[in-house]
Amino acid sequence: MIRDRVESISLDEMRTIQGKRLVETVKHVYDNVAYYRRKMESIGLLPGDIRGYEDLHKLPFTTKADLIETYPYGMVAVDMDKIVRVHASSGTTGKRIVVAYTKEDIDTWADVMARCFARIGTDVNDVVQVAYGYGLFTGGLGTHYGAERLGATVIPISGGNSRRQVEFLIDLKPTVIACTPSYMLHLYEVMTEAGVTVDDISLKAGLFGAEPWSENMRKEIERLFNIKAYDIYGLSEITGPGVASECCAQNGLHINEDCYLPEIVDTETQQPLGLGMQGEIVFTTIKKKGMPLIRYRTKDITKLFRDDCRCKRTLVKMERVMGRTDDMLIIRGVNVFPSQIESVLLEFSSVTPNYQIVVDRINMMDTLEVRVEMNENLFSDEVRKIEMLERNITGAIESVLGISAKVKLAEPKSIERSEGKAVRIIDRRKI
Ligand code: DLL
Repeated sequence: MIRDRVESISLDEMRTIQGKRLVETVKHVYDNVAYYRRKMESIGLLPGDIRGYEDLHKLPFTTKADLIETYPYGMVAVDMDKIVRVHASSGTTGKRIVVAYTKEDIDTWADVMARCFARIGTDVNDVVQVAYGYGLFTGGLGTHYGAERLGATVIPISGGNSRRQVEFLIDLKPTVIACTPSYMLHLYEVMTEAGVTVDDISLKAGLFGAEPWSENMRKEIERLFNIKAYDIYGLSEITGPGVASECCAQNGLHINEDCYLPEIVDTETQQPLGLGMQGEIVFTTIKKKGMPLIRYRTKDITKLFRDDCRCKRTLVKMERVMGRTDDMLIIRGVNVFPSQIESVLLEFSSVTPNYQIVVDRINMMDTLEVRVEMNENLFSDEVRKIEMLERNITGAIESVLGISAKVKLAEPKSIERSEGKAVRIIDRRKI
């Protein structure tokens, strides 16, 4: 499979497919999920009122709170003997949620993930090192099934054990790696410590996601490893990785919109926004059977757009996700995402992409501190130089983002590394 036909059809044809699948999905949840039936009845909506794509906005939203309320199986739309797999969110930022898949759902997921790999040029000759965690997290198994479906060779190493990751990079010669962007940077440190250089490995591309990352971070990974770094997006509730991903153009992520119907809504008014407008991305799963979700509010901030893509795919695109509304900092009235701070930090060559943002409230005022590790060269330099750099970064954050922050340069390797999603924000206000 080089490209699935559905990825390059006309908009009219896509809308017909989406409309048909939407109608089927709405009927399926109305008939089989009491929670959805009640939700629809409470606003006087019957499945017959949804006749096609244009009726999407009539449907009620689904939120994480709904999934918590119906935990664990209240949203399951088939008999439990049809469910072959469950995954669960880590629950680190709140209550755990569970998602359930039928055999057909796992199949569709493998297909969309295979498309994502094909989009970056992966084929049967490639060896893919899957360094996302395997288990309840969808990253490992999701990418695994996709690479295997494509016919590539999979190394299911999972996350962590970085020394072994490096050993495999050298010995098993993977050509593609899949992990979080922050873990990729950590692997570079481990490689360097072990005296390994990029000439000793065979990577040519990476499929990075599961956390927000900036364009500057992409450049840094591409420079350090001499590879192409591609963005992949997804969330457990909708399926896992493979909801959207970049192609060779590296300009926006093509959404697999024949399976996941996207919309952008205003976070405040919940009104749908047009192409090119920034807001929260909302998905309706239109092919899932086990646990379909209607207008699921992701809390992820981005824009939708269409362009004449070099890869000839016509699938709608989303911009790289700026961050989650949960992680948005409001500093004296200015909204900022950690990824924007990351982008400014990476303009400075004497600091590393390892940073943490500490938010606190002192005398009723929110304070923002940005801790960023300096590189070894700067660390051994004079204090005066370090202080000057702190001032320069403070100035850049203020002029680019319009907020004042206290910048603290930290010693190399002093900020904790993560094997999966990096922890960027420490919010002391909640304690
Ligand atoms: O992170 C699925 C995944 C695995 C995606 C591997 C890509 C690669 P969850 O653990 O449910 O699922 O977390 C989903 O992570 O709502 C976003 O806030 C964030 N996220 C995922 N991919 C990206 C990305 C997986 N490429 C949540 N850029 C989502 C920015 C991302 N944020």
